[in-house]
Amino acid sequence: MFVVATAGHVDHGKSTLVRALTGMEPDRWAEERRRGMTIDLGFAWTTLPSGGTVAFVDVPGHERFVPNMLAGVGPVPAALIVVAADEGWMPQSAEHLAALDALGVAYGLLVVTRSDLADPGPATAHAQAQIAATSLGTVEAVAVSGLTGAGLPELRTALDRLAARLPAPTVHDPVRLWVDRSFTVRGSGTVVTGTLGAGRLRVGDELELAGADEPVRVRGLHSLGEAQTEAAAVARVAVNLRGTPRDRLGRGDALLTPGRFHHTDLVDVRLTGDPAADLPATLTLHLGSAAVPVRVRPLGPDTVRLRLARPLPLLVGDRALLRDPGRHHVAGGVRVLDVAPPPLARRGAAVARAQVLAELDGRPDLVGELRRRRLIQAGTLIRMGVPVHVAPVAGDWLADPAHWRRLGDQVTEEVARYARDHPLEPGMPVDALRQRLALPDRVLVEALVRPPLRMHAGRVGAAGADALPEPVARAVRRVRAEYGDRPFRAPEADHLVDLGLGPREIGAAVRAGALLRLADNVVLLPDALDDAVRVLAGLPQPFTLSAARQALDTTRRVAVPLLELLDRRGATRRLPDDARIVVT
Ligand SMILES: Nc1nc2c(ncn2[C@@H]2O[C@H](COP(=O)(O)OP(=O)(O)OP(=O)(O)O)[C@@H](O)[C@H]2O)c(=O)[nH]1
Ligand SMILES: [Mg+2]
Repeated sequence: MFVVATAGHVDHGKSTLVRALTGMEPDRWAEERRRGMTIDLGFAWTTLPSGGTVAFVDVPGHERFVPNMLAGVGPVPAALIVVAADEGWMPQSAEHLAALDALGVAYGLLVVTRSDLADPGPATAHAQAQIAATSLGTVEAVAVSGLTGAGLPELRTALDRLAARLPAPTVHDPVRLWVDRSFTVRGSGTVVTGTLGAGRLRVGDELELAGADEPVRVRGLHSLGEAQTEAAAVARVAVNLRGTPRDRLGRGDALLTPGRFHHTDLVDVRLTGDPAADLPATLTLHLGSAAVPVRVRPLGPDTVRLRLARPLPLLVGDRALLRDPGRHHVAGGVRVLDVAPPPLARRGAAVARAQVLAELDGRPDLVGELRRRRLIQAGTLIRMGVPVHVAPVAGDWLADPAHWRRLGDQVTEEVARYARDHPLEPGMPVDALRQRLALPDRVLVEALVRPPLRMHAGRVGAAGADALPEPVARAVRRVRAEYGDRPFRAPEADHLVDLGLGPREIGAAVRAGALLRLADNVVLLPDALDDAVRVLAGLPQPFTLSAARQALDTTRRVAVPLLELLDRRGATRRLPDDARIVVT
């Protein structure tokens, strides 16, 4: 199926043409038929000579209903520009063409209707010249009469040729179905319709709806009046969302593949076409079927920041148009450059931002995004419309390679500085490092630690830093030199201080296993335990505390806690009479 929207001035014969081609009535409302004028969008379809199907979105031509017209053409990439032979090019011919141009519509046909009333030649020539200056370029022209049917066979074959030129739909892309109509069907509940431009919908699918806490579920699917279990782009679809109240959604809402779109109310865009120098400060942004008031902040010569009155699921590269509703005037097209732009708080930030935007063209650019954002989660970029084809550095995180190298260097520097400032600690706590580097996630710190640094017990230090800080190592060497040949004599408290072992140093040495703490201020070299067991095993068993003290050549100050430690470790056992035996 391919979908084409009509465009053109009021009364030029758009609906008559659609009716003549399809046999269906595009003017759905009694009021439209009574007034002989289209007010809202109409939908009809037919089979072409090739066997393919074309669906029409018929739009109103009256200037009052341009917002409805825009909701119809927004999601449709091809247009049938209708001009009456007897009236020729008129104001809404121009406004509709400007809208198509702003949206970047590149495929279309010119249909000169009412050619039974006047020679279609002049209207054709004039319209073709106008159209050639837009995104549509040179288009094929067909003269018809909706009344007599003249030219309709030629138009059908021209539609087939147009269909053949359209790019293949991207059925694997996520779904963003802009709702153009919503209504209630008795017994089924809420139904919405739209033009599925990309992706695939199936009955049972869960979809995201902006502002809804819960996903909505596709209960039923129709395309061109027939129930379907699945619909692939491009297609006109009617989606039954039983369980979703009718007032929850309407024209301008979008049904989305969950988690694949970023809802934003702040975008930086490039103005396309011939942007007016004095753009009003408030305009309406039309994108898809949505129309949202925006505040315009100029940045560069052709770039502006838009603050949307409500968030929309926008992607980098989206085309949209700005319109001045008061002046019935398409103010210009926009191309979305950035859907998550940085705040402009600092002085000079706007100027700097304009320079960045001058380099962007709305084509998703992974390398550029990484350079600008430095660190970002892959999912976040994908939701902005930037495909990701590089491996993450950690978890879901992507990094700009140069930034990542700088962070690696900073880790080395910060850890070295920390070691200087905290010589007794076995490395820098991971979280302190994360904060110093202002990293958003701990996994990034972990990924940045490379040899000779290593992570141990929640800290980052030089390999072996958890073994012994240098000042402590020096003190322990002195203990070993003085006490190596009398291993059960513990240095007195004041001598410990002389040796450079205050409470913090003792703590560090004990954590590192370089000293053995028996009690406060009672420390031995760690090999003393095994030595003690060997000496005690040589005594007649059981042995008393006093016998142990003499054999070990030490004092009660050491012997009492040492034996208690050996008891706890199961090397000795204390008997009811307080004598002990060595457990073999
Ligand atoms: N003679 C003649 N009259 C036509 C032809 N096409 C449309 N008309 C008449 O022109 C008037 C307007 O036709 P519509 O089809 O409603 O025009 P429209 O472009 O859909 O108008 P809007 O939807 O209001 O913008 C009607 O009275 C039609 O009968 C044609 O090819 N020949
Ligand atoms: Mg009409």
